[in-house]
Amino acid sequence: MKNSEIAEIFNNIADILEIKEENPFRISAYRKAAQNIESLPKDIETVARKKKLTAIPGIGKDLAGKIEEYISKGKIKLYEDLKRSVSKPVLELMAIPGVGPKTAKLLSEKLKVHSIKDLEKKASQGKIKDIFGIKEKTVTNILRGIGFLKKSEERTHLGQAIKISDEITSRLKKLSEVKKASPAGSLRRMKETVRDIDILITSNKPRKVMEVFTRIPQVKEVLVHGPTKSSIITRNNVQVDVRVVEPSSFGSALCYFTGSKSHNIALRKMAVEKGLKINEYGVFKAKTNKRIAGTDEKDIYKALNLAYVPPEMREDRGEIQLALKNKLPRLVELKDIKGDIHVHSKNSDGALSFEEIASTCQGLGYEYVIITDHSQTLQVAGGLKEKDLLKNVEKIRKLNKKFKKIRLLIGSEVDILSDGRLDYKDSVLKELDFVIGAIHSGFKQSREVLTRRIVKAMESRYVNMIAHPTGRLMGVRDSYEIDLEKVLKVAKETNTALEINAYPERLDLDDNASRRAKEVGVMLGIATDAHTKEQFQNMAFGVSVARRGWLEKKNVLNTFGLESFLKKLKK
Ligand code: DGT
Ligand code: CA
Repeated sequence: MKNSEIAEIFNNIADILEIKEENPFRISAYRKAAQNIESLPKDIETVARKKKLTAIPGIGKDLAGKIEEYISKGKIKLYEDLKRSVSKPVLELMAIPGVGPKTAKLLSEKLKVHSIKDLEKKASQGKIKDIFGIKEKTVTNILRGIGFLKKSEERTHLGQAIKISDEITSRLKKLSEVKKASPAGSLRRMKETVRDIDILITSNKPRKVMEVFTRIPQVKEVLVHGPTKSSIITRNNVQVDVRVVEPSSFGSALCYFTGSKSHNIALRKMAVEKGLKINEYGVFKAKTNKRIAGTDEKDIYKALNLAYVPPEMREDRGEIQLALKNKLPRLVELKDIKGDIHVHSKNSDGALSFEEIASTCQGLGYEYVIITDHSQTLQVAGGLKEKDLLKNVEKIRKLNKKFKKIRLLIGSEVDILSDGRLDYKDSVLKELDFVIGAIHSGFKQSREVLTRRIVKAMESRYVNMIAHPTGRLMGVRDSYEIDLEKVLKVAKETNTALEINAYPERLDLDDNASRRAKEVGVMLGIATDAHTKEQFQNMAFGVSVARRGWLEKKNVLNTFGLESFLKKLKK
C-alpha cells in the first residue's frame, strides 16, 4: 500500500512550505491530508481507481491530482522541485520533532550542522549552546527530539501493524496447507507500538508455507528463509516473523510467543514451583516429561492453576497474582460500547453529514452518537461560530425524528484557550448535550500552565470530558507535560471523564494512565474522534488501550445505555 509513502511526502511538502514561510492554510492542508491518508484503512490505490480520492477529508481536486501523479509516475513534480529549493541538511534537521524551519535553517546555515548525527554530536559537546540566541532548554529539547525520532523509527504503531498482520495472515490462511494462523507478540497484546510482527501457524507442510510467505508482494527483503521460521522486511520497513509449529504445540507456542517476556518468566517460575516444566512445546511433568497441555492456550493456564489471562494483560504487572486467586477484572469489550462520543462532521473538518454519521453509527449497533465539531478559534479545522453551532443544535433535534434506532446528540470539542478559558460562552455551552474540552495550542507551555488550563476547564460545570489529555501524536510529537495526578484528582472531584482517544496515532490517555484513572475512580470515555466513515472502526484500538489499562465496563462512560449515560453526565 502506498498510503504511508504518500502521507510522508505530503508531510515533507508541508515542512518545506513552512521553511519557505508559505501560506499557513496551504501548509496545514498538506498536513491534514497526510494525517487522513495515513489513517485511511483502505488502499489508496483502490480509492484512486474508484475515483473517490476527494471523498477523503481534506483532499480536494488539487491534492487528488498529486496522489494520482504519485501512483502513476512514482513521484510528484511539485515535491521534486521543492526539494531542490532547500538544502539537504535543513530537510533532515526538520524531521526532528520540535525543530521547526527557523531553527533548522539557523543550525544549518550559521552553525554548519550537516546532519542529525552531526547535530547530536555538536549538541552533546555543548557546541550549540549560547550562540544565536539558542537557549539551553532548546538544546535539551533537540536532544530529546532526536531520541524520540530514533525511537519512533524503531517501532510501528499498532494501527499500521495490524493492517500488515491481517493482510499477511489472511493470505496465508487461504493456503490449504495452513490450519491455524494467529498473530502473537506485542501485536497480540495490542501494545500501542510494535517492534516487529510475530505470526504463528500450524501446518504439516511448513516448507510450502515458508516458500509462499517469503514471496508475498509485501516483501522488500528476506532476512531469513528457514524450514519452519522466516523473517522478512515489508516495503514499509516492518519486520514480520512467521513460525510454523506442530498442531499439538500451537497453544503453548502461542502463549510463549505472545509474551511478554516478563509474563513468560513469571509463568515459568510458577511451573517450576508446581513440579512442572513449560516451554513453547507444551507443559510437562518435570519428573516424567509427560505432556499435560499444549494444543490449546487455555489449557496452559489451567495446568498452572491460573485463570485465563487475556493477552492485553500479559505484562507482569500483577495479573498473575490475580489469576491465581481467580480475581482478574472482566475487561471491557468492543461490544460493550454503546455510542461514539467524539465525532466530527462536514461542518468542521470531517467528511460526513449528520445523516451519514447517524446511519454509520446505527450500522455499528450504537444507541447514540455525539457530534462534536471544533470550536470557533480552531479556524484551520473549520471551527464553528457560536451562531452556527446553535443552528446545528436545532438541526440535530429535528433530525432525530428521522432516526428510530439511534439518538443523535450534539456537543462540541471546545478549545481550552491558552489561559484556560473555554472557546464558547456558557450561554452557548448550556445548549449542548456533551462538551469536550481540548487543548490544540500552546503545547510548549510549562507543565504547571498546561495542568492549570485543563483543571480550569474541568471546573466548568459544562465540560463533560477532556479529549486526548496529553496531546501526543505518535511519530509527530511527544505528549505535552501535565501533572497527571492533579488532573485525575480534579477529574474525580468534578465528575469529568477523561478520553481514551482511539485514533491510532494518539491512543491518549495511554494504558498506564488509564489504569491509574481507574484506581482513582475517574470515568474514561473511549472515542474515535472520527472524521471519516472508516475511522469509526478505530474504536477497537481505544478498547484495546482500555483493556491494557485493566478497565471494566463500568469504568467506561460510553458503555452505559442512553438513559444512564445522560444521567451520569455532571451537574
Ligand atoms: P516487540 O519488541 O514489540 O516486538 O515485543 P514482543 O513482545 O513481540 O517481543 P519479541 O518479538 O522480541 O518476542 C515475541 C515474544 O517471544 C515475546 O513477547 C516473548 C517471547 N520471547 C522472546 N524472547 C524471549 C526470551 O528470551 N525468553 C522468554 N521467556 N520469552 C521470550
Ligand atoms: Ca514482536
